[in-house]
Amino acid sequence: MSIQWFPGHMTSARRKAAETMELIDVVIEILDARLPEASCNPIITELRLHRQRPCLKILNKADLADPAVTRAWLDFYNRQAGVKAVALSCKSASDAAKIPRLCQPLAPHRNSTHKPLRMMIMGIPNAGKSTLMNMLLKRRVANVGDEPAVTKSQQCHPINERMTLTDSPGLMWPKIEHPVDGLMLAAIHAIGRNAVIEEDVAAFLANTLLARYPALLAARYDLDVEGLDGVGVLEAIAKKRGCLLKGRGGEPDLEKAAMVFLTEFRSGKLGRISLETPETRAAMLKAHRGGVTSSGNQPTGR
Ligand SMILES: Nc1nc2c(ncn2[C@@H]2O[C@H](COP(=O)(O)OP(=O)(O)O)[C@@H](O)[C@H]2O)c(=O)[nH]1
Ligand SMILES: [Mg+2]
Repeated sequence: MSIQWFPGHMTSARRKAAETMELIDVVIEILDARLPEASCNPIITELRLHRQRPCLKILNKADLADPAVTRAWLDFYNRQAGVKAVALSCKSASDAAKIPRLCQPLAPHRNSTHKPLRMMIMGIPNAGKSTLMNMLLKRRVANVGDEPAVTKSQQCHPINERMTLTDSPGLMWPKIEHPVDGLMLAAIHAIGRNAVIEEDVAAFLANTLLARYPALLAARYDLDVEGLDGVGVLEAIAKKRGCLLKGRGGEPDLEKAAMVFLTEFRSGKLGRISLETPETRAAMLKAHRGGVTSSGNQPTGR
């Protein structure tokens, strides 16, 4: 079953973002560096292209992503018209401080007290919007949370007399076209908990890591990954961590193991991992276009 998550408040958030788009000069779009394209909301792209607004794409949480893959993504985005891309960690004050300087050249005519540079932060839930907002304003204006959809309203704040910053709530889109995108988004916790089955997400993540980062998986859980599949990895984690179902003769508690695994991945305990690369993305899209999905097989995205 594919994952979909577009709670009611996001319909009004989309409408409000469309209105605000008219009144700003540059979109600061926060992506997750571990899955930049899967975390790139097509609604945000549509809204900004409709108003022809340039975009600073921030590959945030770069501290958690595979640096070589992040470099490939920066090349990918920096070739796009009207786009500047940068990889950083919004949790770092010095990284966040670079952002206004990177936005300015995207709208050079907006650089005075009469015509301040008006920026809007956009992105999917849990991408780091509030963290960045607080860093740039050097005070706590937005609640930071590791649960998606903490920010619900939209506010404009002056940074200095030549720049303003507007926050916006996390926005998803009504239909996630590729099932693998839904799984990747759930893996990084961009999707509300009630819309996902954690065990499926964890098995997907384990399969991805078996294919791309088997050594990190083996090292973290002291596993021999040879011959294991995703569910096999969860069973092994359950045994190693003592996640066993009570009164069932020591059967592994896969749900509990899934939570352990997802939590450790999300906090970077397994190491620096990227879930997609420009190549895996292109291959996934090609397979999708070639009708692999219509024959019943899901693209693996790897
Ligand atoms: N490792 C890491 N965590 C981050 C970074 N930026 C934000 N976070 C964490 O991601 C979670 C979501 O951040 P938040 O700013 O509330 O996201 P929002 O939903 O987009 O407003 C919080 O736990 C933050 O501490 C980053 O650059 N690196
Ligand atoms: Mg927020």
